[in-house]
Amino acid sequence: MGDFEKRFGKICRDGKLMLCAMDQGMEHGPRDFNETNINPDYVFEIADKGKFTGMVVQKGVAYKYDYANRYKTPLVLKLNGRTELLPREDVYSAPLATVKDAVKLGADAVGYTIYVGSPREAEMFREFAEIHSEAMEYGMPTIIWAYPRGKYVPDEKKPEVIAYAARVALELGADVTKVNYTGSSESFKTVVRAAQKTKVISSGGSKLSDEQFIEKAKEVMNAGAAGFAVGRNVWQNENPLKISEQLRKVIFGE
Ligand code: FBP
Repeated sequence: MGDFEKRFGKICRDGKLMLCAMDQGMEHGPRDFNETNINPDYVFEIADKGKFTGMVVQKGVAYKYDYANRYKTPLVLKLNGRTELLPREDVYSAPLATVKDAVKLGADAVGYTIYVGSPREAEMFREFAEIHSEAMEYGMPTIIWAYPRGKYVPDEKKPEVIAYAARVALELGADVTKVNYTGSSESFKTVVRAAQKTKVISSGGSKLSDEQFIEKAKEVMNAGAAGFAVGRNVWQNENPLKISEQLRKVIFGE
């Protein structure tokens, strides 16, 4: 068992991660949901049955749904957040929970968004640095959502800036970084290379056809990434368990 598995045993399998994300209620609002998937219990069932290695939610949802006592997929508690109602130029994700809260809620890892290049980057750096110190005390793994964004970032999809953000996640001490896909396996390799010992996982992004999503997953894994944190492409899918199984095959070769 490698170093990473020892620390990350609960939220990875064979060194890979397949996380289900449902923090979009905060980040995008209810526009992402329909009558069925607006209910967190619906998504939690998918994570359990779809054999995800972690379920990402905000503190309020973990608390109100008594998540850790009711579901088996390990909890990844998102510790900061923002709404899309505020201007993007000086984008900032506010701290909303602590590592201690995560421990109380039964989490096995914590997640933190940093908008690299935002005018408020320094605040997010400082806040994550505190989270990281607390996480080291508890032996809690950390995942940085590393998103280049804000008025100094003209193109947040540019592979070079995504690679820069992934490298920042290593410099800040994250065990895993979640980034947006760069659009090709070749360019995503540069992101994985920049992050070195920090494992890179890709976000799912907005809903694609099954074929397009699985193709994207293959490209991500071929670049040497460690998996995915996916939301909409799973729980907005008409057959979430089928797409989860297909994704599992790509990530774990199961
Ligand atoms: P998806 O797979 O649905 O894209 O979710 C991934 C995620 O990172 C969520 O955790 C988060 O809510 C959202 O994307 C942020 O998206 P945006 O790029 O619009 O800020």
